[in-house]
Amino acid sequence: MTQNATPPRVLTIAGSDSGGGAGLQADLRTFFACGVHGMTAVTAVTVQNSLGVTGVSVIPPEVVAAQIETVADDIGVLAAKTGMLATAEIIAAVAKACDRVHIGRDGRIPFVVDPVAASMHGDPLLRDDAMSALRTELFPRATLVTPNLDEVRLLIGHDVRTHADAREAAKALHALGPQWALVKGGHMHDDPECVDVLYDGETFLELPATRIDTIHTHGGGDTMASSIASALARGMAVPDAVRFGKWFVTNAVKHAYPLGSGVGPVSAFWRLPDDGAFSLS
Ligand code: PXL
Repeated sequence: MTQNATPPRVLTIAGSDSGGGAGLQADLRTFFACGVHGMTAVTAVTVQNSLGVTGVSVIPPEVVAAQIETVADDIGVLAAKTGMLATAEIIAAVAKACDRVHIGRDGRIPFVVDPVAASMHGDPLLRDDAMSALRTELFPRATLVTPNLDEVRLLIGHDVRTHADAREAAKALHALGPQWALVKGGHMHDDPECVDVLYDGETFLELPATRIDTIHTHGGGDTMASSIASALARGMAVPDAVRFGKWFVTNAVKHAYPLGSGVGPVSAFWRLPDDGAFSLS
């Protein structure tokens, strides 16, 4: 009997995007392109296309927790990440479930917390009262937090305009308890280098990448956090995993494609051969 090796297994705790651009759909594509087995704890179903979100149906917190526990108990989780968490009740259930299955800094399974608050169209993906739950319940459990500049403002009130501001913000985020804080510079539109700042309480690492001129960046944050989680599941240290994630998402933005009449997604397809996919040999 053929017996293949089991690949590293990564869990995303995230919402569904019916348009397939962002959310758990982007996470699963990224996991596939990174050669890891992806698993999902679905938190919410969004009704969405390239023009925006027109509805959200939230999954009961105990169902979110049960998805986390059931895959961890049987399949095993080598790294986990969060995306859209929707409500404070879901965040509390995720924190408890992660503790039970040893996901998070004390349990030692790497845990990337991407504090998703809104879609790029500005549609809310997290209730207003849930931001403080994210700060107090998930940040102290995180191996790494990955806010963009809008999320930094919502989390700690810092208005980041310069690289020095980004370093200050990384310090303030790190003080909330994660092992590492990554302030993503993609939204600093006058910075041609999109510098991300990584901080572990001692050392700053600045990661530049040439800005790509496109409006199609839907799912970019999800793709970055998922590629980082994949690298962590493969045993990389956090700075190398973040370098990998930056490289992965930069290529995904380069290959972003138009979809519908609004904003298109970044593309994990850049890692696949683009010819011969349908040949039988
Ligand atoms: O890209 C952030 C994000 C995460 N999760 C879901 C989303 C979006 C953005 O639209 O829809 C479900």
